[in-house]
Amino acid sequence: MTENTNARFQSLQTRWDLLRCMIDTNLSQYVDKLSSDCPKRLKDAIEYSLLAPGKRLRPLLVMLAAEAVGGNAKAVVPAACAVEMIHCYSLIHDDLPAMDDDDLRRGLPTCHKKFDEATAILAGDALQAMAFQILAFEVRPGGCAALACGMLAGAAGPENLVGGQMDDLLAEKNGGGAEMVQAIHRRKTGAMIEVSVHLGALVGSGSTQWLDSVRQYGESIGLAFQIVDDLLDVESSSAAMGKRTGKDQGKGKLTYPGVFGLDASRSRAKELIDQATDSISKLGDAAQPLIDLARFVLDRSH
Ligand code: GRG
Repeated sequence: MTENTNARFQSLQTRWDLLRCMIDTNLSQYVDKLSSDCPKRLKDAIEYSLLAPGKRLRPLLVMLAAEAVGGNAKAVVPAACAVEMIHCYSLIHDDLPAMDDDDLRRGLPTCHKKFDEATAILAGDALQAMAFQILAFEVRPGGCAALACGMLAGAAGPENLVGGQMDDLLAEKNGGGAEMVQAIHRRKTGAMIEVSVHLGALVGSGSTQWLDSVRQYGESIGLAFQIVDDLLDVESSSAAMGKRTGKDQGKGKLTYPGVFGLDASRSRAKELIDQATDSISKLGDAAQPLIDLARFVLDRSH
């Protein structure tokens, strides 16, 4: 790593820490604001999972994309929180015994282990509704809010996150090849990453001028993120990842390294990160943090 790249990584890390604090404060306020009609046990479960120490990658993408198109990161905090809520719901449900049956998430017992299955299902359901309520009430103008709700629903819905998860579970039994693994990764993981930058650019600028470049960036890093996740499952430890590793092969999961091998997977991830950088470079200096973040996606260790 050159001195220059090192300095840029440091500066991204500092910015990330700052924005993560802002996001966590806001997430916490959304939970605090729930009235006494929300049962305490449900509120506790929502708070437990939502404020657990995740990377907040998707909210960061929303905020950096807003800045890349000349907008203000603070103005998109509600949209960034909405995306994190959907992500968090998907993790809670993914960890349930009926799905991946995991005990550890973000270094802590999973929601259903800490509370119980019914509470975990309801906490996920609640987070999903809260996300759309925030977008509908806090994004302005109203037309932009409607578009944002539609975009997030599309990414979280049956053709993306939920559909990708369904095929991921089916592939454990039925197997699949190159086309299927890419289709699963694009929908299960990529769509939420893509919509994060897409929402940041839309809500941050109120215009559609840069949407396509930003969307292409999101699409490329979204697939790269999941390929690296597959590689980390093979190569990293539970302690570093804060979740169980080495589980994909045992469960018969359809993974990128499983289909293409480790070396080809690493090369493909690098190629996608280069593509992401190309898509966003035309936005100039304001897009540098997104370029640095793309490198982080490739080099991350957790
Ligand atoms: C249950 C509808 C539904 C979908 C579940 C999110 C998901 C789909 C499955 C999670 C399992 C998994 C390993 C997904 C691949 C990559 C991924 C989304 C990892 C978790 O995201 P990070 O690393 O997590 O950003 P943190 O905890 O840092 O937010």
